[in-house]
Amino acid sequence: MSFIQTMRWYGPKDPVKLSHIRQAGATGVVTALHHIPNGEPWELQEIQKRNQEIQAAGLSWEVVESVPVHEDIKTRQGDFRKYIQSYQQSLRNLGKEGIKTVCYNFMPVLDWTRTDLDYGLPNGAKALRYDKLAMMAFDFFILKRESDGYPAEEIEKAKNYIESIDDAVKERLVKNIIAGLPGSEESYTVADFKNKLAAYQDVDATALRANIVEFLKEVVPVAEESGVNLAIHPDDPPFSLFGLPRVVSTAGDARHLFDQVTSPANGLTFCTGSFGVRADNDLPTMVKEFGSRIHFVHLRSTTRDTQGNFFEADHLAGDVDMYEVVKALLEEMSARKSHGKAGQHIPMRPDHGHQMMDDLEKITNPGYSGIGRLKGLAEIRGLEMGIKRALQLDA
Ligand code: DNO
Repeated sequence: MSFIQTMRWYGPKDPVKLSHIRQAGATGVVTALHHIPNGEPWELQEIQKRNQEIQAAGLSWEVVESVPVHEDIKTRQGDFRKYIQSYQQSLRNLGKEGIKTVCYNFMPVLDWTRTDLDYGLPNGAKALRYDKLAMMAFDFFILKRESDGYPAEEIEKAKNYIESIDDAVKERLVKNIIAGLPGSEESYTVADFKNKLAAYQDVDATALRANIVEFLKEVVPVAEESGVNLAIHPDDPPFSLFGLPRVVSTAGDARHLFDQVTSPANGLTFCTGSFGVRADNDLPTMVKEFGSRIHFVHLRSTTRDTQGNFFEADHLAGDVDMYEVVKALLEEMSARKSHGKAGQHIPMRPDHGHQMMDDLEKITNPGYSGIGRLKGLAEIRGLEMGIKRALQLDA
């Protein structure tokens, strides 16, 4: 296989065990030291302990997802210098332990965001969904933000929506949006969330872009020295939420980061589920453009509608042309091989999965139940083998 097949594991408390991941056919694990508070350095001993646990299960720790970037770094306020030093220290320690790929994101305040974690599919499985109207209703009527320019007729629709749901549904909506989906590392109440938004009053997209470039200039040289590749995760969803800037949403955004900091250690997590929400992101072309900068891959698809909503589709269905994406990635790996370059096997994980079968009765991490991801991995593995054989790709 050309990809290094991995699955995400949330650590010892994850109901999906390392043994399950191994049975699913993955050889690698993507994980993080979730117990270390955001902003503190990851000590070598802690990294080693976790690595040993993974190795004892017959797996290898391929990628860290994520070493979180503290909010102060994103806004360049408060203690940001201290947090950058911690970040550098974590990268050095990961490098010492031979963990070479670090995924992170630069989304202000909120990491990945959905409104509905139990969207019923016609076949009885459940998917994650983003509903624009529900977001707007939360923003305007629960958060009561001094909102920017929602059209009056949309506010009217959002009002009808909020009046149509009972308190329990409202509470769930709030929780889904701001209480932190797995891996987010941050969780807010409505009041906290408002305060966090206020920190961005003077940080618009231009400022955030400058801050990320500064951050990269500070951490990429350390990553390089430590033998680590950084792989930024795109914004999910790839557009502004609550007036917050998001600057890793398009091909142009990624290009800017790579132009500003040219080291190959400044790379990308190519997440088809995030970039794929925008019809103007041409994914196979992006793979070709960013080729050698792609250090990690998340494969997943979404189905969008004309209203700005989307749900998470089957891995091989939806709006993402998975055949063309996987083909482009295999061609990239094959080119690396023929040029004797590093990274001939890119770690890939099936991103998210539907909650299905027995998992419907279990408490699972939204998007990260075992069976749906097993299905995604199996489908992608089959697609990969078919493409390789048919095109006789030496990868
Ligand atoms: C969601 C994940 C994201 C991702 C971070 C990377 O399922 O893809 O939470 O881990 O954005 O830092």
